[in-house]
Amino acid sequence: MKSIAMGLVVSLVMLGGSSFAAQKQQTITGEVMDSSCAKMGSHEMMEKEHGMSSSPASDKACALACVKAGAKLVLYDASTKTVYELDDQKKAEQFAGEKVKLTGTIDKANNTIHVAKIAKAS
Ligand SMILES: [Cu+2]
Repeated sequence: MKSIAMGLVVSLVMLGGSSFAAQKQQTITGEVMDSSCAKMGSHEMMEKEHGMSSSPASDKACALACVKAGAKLVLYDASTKTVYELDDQKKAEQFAGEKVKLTGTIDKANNTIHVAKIAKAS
């Protein structure tokens, strides 16, 4: 009985500690884009440069081609025209050029999202 009570105290302390440290997570809907296209708000210009037709189907290929050329994957929120940098490029890569719901914590100091989860937006 005593050990159960002790375990409860320990887990309560740990719970309190982690919620204190954790930032509030947010979910943002936007498009995973490369940083060079996000600056212009569209893939149109770069698709021309890559010799691709300008279509939604080309967006993924464009984003990946831009990343190969040195750009970074970002989240572009078209409704607010905000570009967020992403700390997890690997996770973002699977969703390049797609509309997503991204959950994570935003570091306002450098507009970077610490990615927790990315899911395809319907
Ligand atoms: Cu691009």
